Amino acid sequence: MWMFGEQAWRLTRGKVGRAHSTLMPCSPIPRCFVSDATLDAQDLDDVRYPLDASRFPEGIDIAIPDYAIARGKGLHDANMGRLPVMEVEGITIGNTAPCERLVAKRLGMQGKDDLEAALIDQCCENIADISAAYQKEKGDDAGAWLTTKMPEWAAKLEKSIGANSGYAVGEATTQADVRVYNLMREYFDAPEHKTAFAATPKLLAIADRIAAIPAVVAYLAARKVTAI
Ligand SMILES: N[C@@H](CCC(=O)N[C@@H](CS)C(=O)NCC(=O)O)C(=O)O
Repeated sequence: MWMFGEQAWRLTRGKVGRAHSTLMPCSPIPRCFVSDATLDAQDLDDVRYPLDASRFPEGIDIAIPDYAIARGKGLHDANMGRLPVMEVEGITIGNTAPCERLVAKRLGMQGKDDLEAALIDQCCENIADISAAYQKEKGDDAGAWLTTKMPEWAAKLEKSIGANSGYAVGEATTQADVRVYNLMREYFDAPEHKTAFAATPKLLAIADRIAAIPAVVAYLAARKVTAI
């Protein structure tokens, strides 16, 4: 399993290196990405840089000094000096999406063929666009955006998965289902956010199913504390 940042991934085989992230969640970033296998942390080196949010006004290097040191050593070059990066079999991969895709592929969570893989990508990109719209448009009143705009996005997202039900794509759990879960239960995680998805039963069912996977429950119970 690799964990990096907010993510937990169960690999079917192989030892992997380490993942460097921070206690600060990236956006958008799945906080939980697991198969329904038993969690096993032996292949994981989950590196998180301690963060002092109160020192952000002094700059990121002051708020997260270990990140500044690692970046100075070139550890974050693959993500253009940013977080997160993931080392796999001696190769460093930067940027969240390709890391997710690689792990999903190795876990068999990228669909049964290239068409399903494209639909999974479609769902993930649609969700990324929703999170980006939220960050761009919310201004000082996130609550208003969630009440007015989020239900519209949720309805469109539900429509985008077409006739599928139970799974966002195909007939098995994929990266897309985890992304749906993440959007609804981790990204928008306050109780009042639930109303934004009140009229999207298919999305709700997907999120509920992922949340009930024993490995997800175990991971969330043991997850490292997030600073902000
Ligand atoms: N699309 C990139 C975004 C990377 C990014 O902006 N990371 C932020 C944290 S979420 C970061 O490293 N900020 C600190 C910096 O740029 O020095 C990804 O998903 O990896």
